[in-house]
Amino acid sequence: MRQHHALRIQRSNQRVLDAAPHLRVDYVESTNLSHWLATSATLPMAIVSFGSPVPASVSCPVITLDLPQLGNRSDLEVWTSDQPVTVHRRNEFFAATSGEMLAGTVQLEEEPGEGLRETTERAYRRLLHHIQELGYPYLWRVWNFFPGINEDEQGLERYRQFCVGRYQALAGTLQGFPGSLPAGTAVGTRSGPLQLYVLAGTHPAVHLGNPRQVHAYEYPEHYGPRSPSFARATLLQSDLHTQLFISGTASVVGHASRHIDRPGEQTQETMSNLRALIGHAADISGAVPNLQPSRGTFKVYVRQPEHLGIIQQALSAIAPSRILYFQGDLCRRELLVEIEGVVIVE
Ligand code: 3EB
Repeated sequence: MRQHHALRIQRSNQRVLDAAPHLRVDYVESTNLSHWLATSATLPMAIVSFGSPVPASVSCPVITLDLPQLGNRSDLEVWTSDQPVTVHRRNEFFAATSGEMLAGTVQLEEEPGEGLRETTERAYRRLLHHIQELGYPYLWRVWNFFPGINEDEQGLERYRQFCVGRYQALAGTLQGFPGSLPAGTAVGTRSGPLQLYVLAGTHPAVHLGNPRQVHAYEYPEHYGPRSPSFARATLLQSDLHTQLFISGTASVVGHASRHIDRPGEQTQETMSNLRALIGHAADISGAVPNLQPSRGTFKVYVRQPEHLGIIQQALSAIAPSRILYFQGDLCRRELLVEIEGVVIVE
C-alpha cells in the first residue's frame, strides 16, 4: 500500500494541503460547464465531449467523440484534480499532469495505405514514449475509439486489427505485460480518427481480473490472432479513498458471449459481472463493497438505440444523474450493451 504523502504548506494562503492529488469524474450538462468550472474547487485535467461544444477558454485536453448521447441529454465528462495542473503539448500528444497522475490523449488519422493495425501500433508507441518522457510510465486506465469497429479490413475485422496493433506496441514495451495491463474500453464511433485517452501515473496501480470471466488477454485465438490487451478493472488507492476503474463490461461469462439477441438479459448478466468484480476489488483492498450507485458514475454503450428503454429498465437501481447512455458499436457483433464506470470502494 502506498504511504501517505507529506503535508505541504501553500505559501499563498497558508492552507495545509495533502500533496496527493485526487481525480474526480463528473458529468456536467454542457451548457453549464463554464459555471461549473468557475465554482468548482478542483481544476480541469481533461474533458470528454460527445459532440457538444467546449468553450475555447478551456486549456486542458479535450477529446471529442462521435458517439451520440441517448436520452435527450448533452453531458460532458469532466476530470478534475484537487491539486495544481500543468498541460503538455507534443504534436499529436496532449496531456495534463497533476502531482502523480497524468491525463493524456493521442489522436491519429488513419493514413492512406496504412491499416488500422499500423495506426494503432503507432499511436500506442507514441503514447508510451510521451508518458515515459514526462515521468508517468504506468498506465492506469485506457479508452480506445475508432470508426467501423466491426467492418472488415483486408480479411480481418477492424477490432481484431486494432487488437494486433495494440498487442504489438505493448507486449514488448510494457514492463510486467500482461499483468500490468490497465482497465480498458474499446468502442466504435460513427466517424473520426483513432482516439486514445489514458490515465497514467508515476507509480503502478493494481489491475484486476473478473472472477466470472477469463482475462481478456487470455482469450482463445478464436476471437482474433492477438487477444485484447486490457484488465477488467484498475484499483487506485489513496489516502482519501479507493477508486475502482471498471473496464467496458459486457455479457461475457468465461470467454463466451451470453444471451444473443436479448438486450435485457445481457444487461442483467453485465450487472452480475460488475457485482462480482466490485466484490473482488473489495476483497483485495480490504474494503466494504459499495455498489451503491450514489458513489459511482457509469457509462453505458448501446449498440441499437431502440434497445435503450429495456436497458434503462434493467439499470433502474442506478441514479439517473450518475449514468450516461451512448450509441456505440461494440467489439463483438452479438454484444448489445457494455457498461464501464468508476466506483468508490470504501
Ligand atoms: C469483452 O469483455 C468486451 O479491447 O479494450 C471491453 C472492454 C471489450 C475493452 C478492449 C474490449 C475492450 O471482451 C469487449
